[in-house]
Amino acid sequence: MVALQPNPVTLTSENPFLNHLQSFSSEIEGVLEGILPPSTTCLHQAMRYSVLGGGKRLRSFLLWTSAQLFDVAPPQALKTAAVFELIHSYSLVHDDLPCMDNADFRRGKPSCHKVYGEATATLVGDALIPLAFQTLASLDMTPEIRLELIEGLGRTIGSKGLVAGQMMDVGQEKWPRTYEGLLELERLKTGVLFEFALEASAILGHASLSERQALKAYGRLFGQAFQMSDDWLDGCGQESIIGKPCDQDEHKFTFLHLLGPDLLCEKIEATVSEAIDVLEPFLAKATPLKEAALYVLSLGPCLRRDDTGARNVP
Ligand code: GRG
Repeated sequence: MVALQPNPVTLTSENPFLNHLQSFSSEIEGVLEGILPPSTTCLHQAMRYSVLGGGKRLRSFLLWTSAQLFDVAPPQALKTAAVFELIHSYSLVHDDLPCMDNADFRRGKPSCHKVYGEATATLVGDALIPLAFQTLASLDMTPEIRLELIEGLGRTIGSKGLVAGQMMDVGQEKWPRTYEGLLELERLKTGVLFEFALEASAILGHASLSERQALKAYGRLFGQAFQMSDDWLDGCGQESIIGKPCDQDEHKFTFLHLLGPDLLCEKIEATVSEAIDVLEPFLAKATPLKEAALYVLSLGPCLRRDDTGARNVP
């Protein structure tokens, strides 16, 4: 296990991860601009509203960064990365609907249905999914690779993946209110998309089976730590810092409710540490991915430690 710093992991604008993420964001924005249809109809306008100009772009960044381990041709890696933003945006638009999580704001602006209405927001999601598959089908890669990506994405976001997680989350499917039950819900709702983003880079790059397994494990662990951190921020973060209202999950069964802030911090640290460990076979080439995992630690002030190494939980 890597030794985590006893002092705060500070990610300032000097930190390479944030710089890399920022320059990647403008690049992927340009690719998404080109993939999305121009705003000639109300539907297309709403699609562009939901996908462009916001979001951290983490899933696409991780794909892009891991594709560099295998020297994947940049245009193909970027196009595939954009697919994950289309799917992620669809899931957010649908999740915000009144029949789901009923959220009025997303990425610092009114959610899609607040601007365009529920019917259009539903159809925005419906239209983003086929656009994602169409984009994969149009990659300049072999038919085998395109088929593997298309099949994998279908599996990832379907009734045994993302949608299954959402069914559990909205209370339409029974699940045990235990740590393991919650891990499974979050794996489906958040982890599988991160996991397949990393696997997609391995598919594009003709990676060996062991490299592919390592990247999948990293994606799953990254997603888990990210979700746990999101739970922590919802209950213990500050609205002015995280840019969205807190306590939205107050009535939900979350990692924070189950473990409490201190134990949850330990779990996040251990998960990030494990994610970094699985990248060892890639040696120094995996440094950007390791920095991305450490970024999750910087999200919550719960993870700051004082000089004695004690965690500084407010
Ligand atoms: C509608 C099938 C369906 C699934 C929805 C993504 C999702 C499943 C729900 C969103 C609600 C939520 C809080 C999920 C936890 C994962 C998470 C923190 C998502 C937000 O991801 P970010 O922070 O978003 O990467 P940005 O805006 O930065 O792209």
